[in-house]
Amino acid sequence: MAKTNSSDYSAQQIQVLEGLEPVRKRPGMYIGSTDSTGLHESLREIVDNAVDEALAGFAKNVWILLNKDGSATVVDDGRGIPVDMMPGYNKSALEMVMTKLHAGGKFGGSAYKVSGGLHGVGSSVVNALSDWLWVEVKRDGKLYRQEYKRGEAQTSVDVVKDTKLALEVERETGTTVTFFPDASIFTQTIEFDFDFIKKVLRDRAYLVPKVYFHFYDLRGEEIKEVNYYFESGIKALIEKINENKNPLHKAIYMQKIVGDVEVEFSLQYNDTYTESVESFVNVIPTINGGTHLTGFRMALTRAINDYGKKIGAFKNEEDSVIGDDTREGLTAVVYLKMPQDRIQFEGQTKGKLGNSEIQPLVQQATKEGLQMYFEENPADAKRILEKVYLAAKARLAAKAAKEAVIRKGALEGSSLPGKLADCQEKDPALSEIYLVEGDSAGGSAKSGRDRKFQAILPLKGKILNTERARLDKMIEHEEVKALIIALGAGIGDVINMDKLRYHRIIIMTDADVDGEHIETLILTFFYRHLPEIIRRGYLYVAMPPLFKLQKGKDIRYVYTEEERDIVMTDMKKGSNGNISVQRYKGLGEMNAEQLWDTTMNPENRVLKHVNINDAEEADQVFTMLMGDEVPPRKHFIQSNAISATLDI
Ligand code: 2B7
Repeated sequence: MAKTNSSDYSAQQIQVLEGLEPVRKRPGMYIGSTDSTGLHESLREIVDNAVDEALAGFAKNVWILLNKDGSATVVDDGRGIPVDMMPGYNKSALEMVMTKLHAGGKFGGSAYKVSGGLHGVGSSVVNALSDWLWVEVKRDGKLYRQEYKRGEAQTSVDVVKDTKLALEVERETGTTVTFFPDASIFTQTIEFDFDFIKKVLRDRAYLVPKVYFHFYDLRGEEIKEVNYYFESGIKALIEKINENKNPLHKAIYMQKIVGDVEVEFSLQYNDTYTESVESFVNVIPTINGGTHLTGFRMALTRAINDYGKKIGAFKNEEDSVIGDDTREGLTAVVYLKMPQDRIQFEGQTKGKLGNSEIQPLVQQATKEGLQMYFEENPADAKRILEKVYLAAKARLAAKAAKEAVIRKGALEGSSLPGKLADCQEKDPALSEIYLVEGDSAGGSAKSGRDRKFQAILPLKGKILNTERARLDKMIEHEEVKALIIALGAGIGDVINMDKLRYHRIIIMTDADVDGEHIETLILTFFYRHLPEIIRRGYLYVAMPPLFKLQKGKDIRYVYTEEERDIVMTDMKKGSNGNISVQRYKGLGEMNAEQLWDTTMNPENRVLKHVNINDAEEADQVFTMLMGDEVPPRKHFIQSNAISATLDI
């Protein structure tokens, strides 16, 4: 039998050879799950095979079709899976690929999910889990087709005249796979989700530049079509992430090949203080980083320090920056490509690269790349240096301020801030503290509270609000010092949660733009300086009502405009009479009794529990609010104010 050059991978590389029964018996082991995620994983698997053919340099296009009958099609314009006979097996390479499971534990079992694609062998898994599937191969000027049911061949590899493909695509060679998921396997759903797939394809397109992705949804009345193509891959991703920010320089992109490992990274600083760093190994996101990211970070710090010293900007030892300083405003992607079978993933969710040999490799590649970049682009390098140096100075200033606060706390011993109206209870688990915006609301809260277990600390919004200062500077404010001392747990490196005096910390601000702003500030403060309080679930936001509805003795408080309308209709149905509607513009408009009834009495009040994600979001909003660009800031405040009144 003729053996073409292009199929010389055959015998050694496909070390087959097991039937597909185990896949149907324990689908979850091979595809991760049999819910909607697993369903989409099977499509991703086929797409990744086409992507592999593109990465190998042969395919330029990948088409993905969601067909009217519920099946999905993937097409590539690569070489086409070889159809010649495999010596010793009496089967074509195509049939082997589609009906045999790659043996050897590496690809089977739970390792599968994290290996991110079976590297070609996933096709047979998808075949096994499909009610039906057909493959067409265009090769040597011929069109070949084979059909399967639940993984078993129903036809031989036939030369056919016409394609079954619903949409003609232009190409001389390539592979087409169409499959209909088996509903007895994917019991939750066999319906493909356009938006989800769109996102998956977008991410793939960023990581696999110069490949055209064409995605069609043929199921509805109107055909939906999305196309993705990125010339510069992860550099485009960086530019996308920084789209609405102020970058300090053009995005840096580097690629290095060391042996059989390829490192790519792209980075760009913007003028914010938040960090956005993503890392990938062979298109798999490593959400917990790993050795590639560690190598990158170390190299970044070193390259900046070296360059700073070299140009004489960092004169003495104290001038050098540490890793944390390089993070503020950093947007970066680290993308490692290495042989699939050497990858070691670690950690609970397998989101971390463990290969120790990778760290020095990435570190050196990054360091060399950055050094070269800094030499060639001194203006950009200077801007980066300034940004990082500022962060270092702020770190030192914050440390000094923290120490001052700690000293002050220690000096005053047990003396609590004068503005604090403390509670009688001494057990933190039973004690609450309300952080109240403004002195007048603070006054009402003080007289309305249950002093047995509720403490009140009024905070002047303005002080926090007016200064467009770095958060580190907040610590120097009397208000914030008072807060830290009232809480009792300290700040910075010396936090002692055993000393925390309240296990319920409740932020109470007006339901208007200013209130929202102050809430954001306080949340951000906790997020950056006392995150443990959030992690332990001690932080809350009080939800004062927006309206008071009254008809005679019937008084009700509602929290949104919708609720107002519903409750009013309800009240009308009762007896006749006028309903008075009072809108609370601020906490100050409520008297002590009303404040207790609506917002402080544990029996009636509505508290929003703050989790770390809320706080992180607040941190991002804060960054935006403090940013220099006025228009987006204004827009954000307005749009957020709307959602604030609706959000309970
Ligand atoms: C590792 C194995 C199983 N394969 C090939 C060649 C090309 C090729 C494929 C593919 C998904 C949907 C359209 C190699 C890879 C099998 O061996 S799989 N293209 N595309 C694909 O699955 N797309 C190949 C060497 C020479 N000629 C062709």
